[in-house]
Amino acid sequence: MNSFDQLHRAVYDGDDRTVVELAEGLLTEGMDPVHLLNQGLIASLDKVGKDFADGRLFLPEVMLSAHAIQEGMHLLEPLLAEAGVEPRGSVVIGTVKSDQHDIGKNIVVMMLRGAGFRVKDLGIDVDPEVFVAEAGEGEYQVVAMSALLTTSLPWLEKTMQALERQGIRDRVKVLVGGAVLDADKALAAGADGYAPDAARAVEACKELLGLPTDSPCE
Ligand code: B12
Repeated sequence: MNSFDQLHRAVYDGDDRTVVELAEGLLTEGMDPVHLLNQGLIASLDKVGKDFADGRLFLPEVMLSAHAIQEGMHLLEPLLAEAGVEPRGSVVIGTVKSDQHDIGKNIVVMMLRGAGFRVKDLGIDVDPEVFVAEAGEGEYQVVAMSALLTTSLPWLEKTMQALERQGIRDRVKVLVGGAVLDADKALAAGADGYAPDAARAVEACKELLGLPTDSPCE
């Protein structure tokens, strides 16, 4: 078994200690943290997700895998954040109400911070009124929302309606993402932007704020 196979196995087993040990070892050997994040940690969820969908894994097991991944991500966080970067813009982000998935959202947060954005993370299951209060007071330029469940999609729209009601919608850009969305659904829900992954979330934020982008959005 190569190191990634071992890492994927440890995530599958929810063995957080081994995940951290293996990740530390790979970083010490000089592995690029972004490669470790994408091919090591995120890719390990492929089998977890498939077996969950097929009924071979159950919720408590998936929770252990998710916890193991997040432990690995803590190691990468300081490495992905470039020190001394001037803030490029400000983003308030959260997973919408009724939805507790945050692995993807946390990766977006890490990447945005690494790219020099000021980011306030509201966490999971965020009520529209909390988005409104933060966006109204915190002078954020982008309100970013994550949604992973079909049933949590309506909360995207409800949050945008709440921003509208408070007169905030016109002065912020709304960026959305999450496995249950695509560009069409995002635009239909009334968002200004969508990105399918964390790297493109950074590019989308820059684009929404009129900053130079590193690569065109696909
Ligand atoms: C891990 C997981 C869980 C964990 C979550 C732990 C955590 N802390 O996040 C737990 C066990 C808690 C869980 C619970 C449930 N889950 Co779940 N879960 C998953 C699983 C296996 C992986 C999700 C994940 O983290 N993917 C990895 C990350 C990196 O990908 P991502 O989230 O898509 O994020 C990337 C992009 O989407 C994007 N992105 C994400 N957010 C944002 C935000 C912005 C602004 C932008 C621009 C981009 C962006 O960038 C990210 C990084 O590249 C998926 C299956 C799958 N393969 O997706 C099911 C899945 C999402 N869950 C599912 C279900 C049904 C549930 C439950 C309802 C199960 C139940 N019966 O209770 C509950 C719901 C709980 C709740 N109220 O939220 C379904 C959803 C189906 C649907 N269409 O609605 C899925 C698809 C599984 C399935 N096939 O059935 N789950």
